[in-house]
Amino acid sequence: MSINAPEASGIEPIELSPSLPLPLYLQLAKHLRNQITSGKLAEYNALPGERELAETFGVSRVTVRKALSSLTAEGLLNKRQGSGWFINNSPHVEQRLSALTSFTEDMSSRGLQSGTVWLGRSISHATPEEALALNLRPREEVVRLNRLRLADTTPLAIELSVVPTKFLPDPFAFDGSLYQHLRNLGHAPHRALQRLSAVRLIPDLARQLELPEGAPALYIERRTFLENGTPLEFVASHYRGDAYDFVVELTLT
Ligand code: 16G
Repeated sequence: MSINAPEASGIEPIELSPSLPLPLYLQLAKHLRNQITSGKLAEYNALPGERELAETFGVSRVTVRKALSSLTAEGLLNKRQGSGWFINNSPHVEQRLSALTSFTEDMSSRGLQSGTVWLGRSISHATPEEALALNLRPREEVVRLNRLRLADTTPLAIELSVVPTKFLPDPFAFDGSLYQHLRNLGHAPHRALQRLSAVRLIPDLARQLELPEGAPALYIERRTFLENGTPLEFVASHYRGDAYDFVVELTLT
């Protein structure tokens, strides 16, 4: 990839003040965050060098590095050894937690093309945990679908979906949307229970999501039910922490 960075002077200058209660590196991080999230640097894929930034803002390189590291932890930048700091332009997706939608629908409602890389699909016996989640007899047959989900060409999530074979007899009968396929088979997903937690990616998952090892991610378990309350799907997924916002509406009861 070619490096396309603005001159440091192209980044709006501000005066950082040591007399403010906010440490200098956080003042700088705040300013750069505004510049990135307001789209002012949208035409660039990289930031100017650390030395240039230090000169422009009249601070030390240590302060610049601390500011850039904190923006990296927020997912706004990536650091590449030897090449500098890159602006993270991967798609950022907001998903309402109150609506039951599929990945394909989530992407198309944002004008993104959903893509799937199959990591595995098979039929086997449910594990005790899956049998419990899906209300199955021990060792009843399930389909296991392991998919890397893409928004356009960017990997966003890895999903391992488990569906009883009584609802999905053939794991090779579809390639696109699982939910659309289940609807076509007369087993429409109707309701879901979801649990989210923050995790760090283990090396295998990080490699598949093209992120550094230990990068933050959301681990999501979903149980989806048919209209009559029968469990249809048990999914364990890892979503990139830097690309997904889950939004919840709260009302006064
Ligand atoms: C979403 C669901 C997942 C479901 C998939 C179906 C979450 C956390 N997960 O990704 O449970 O299997 O949609 O998508 O929202 P598809 O119909 O595009 O295959």
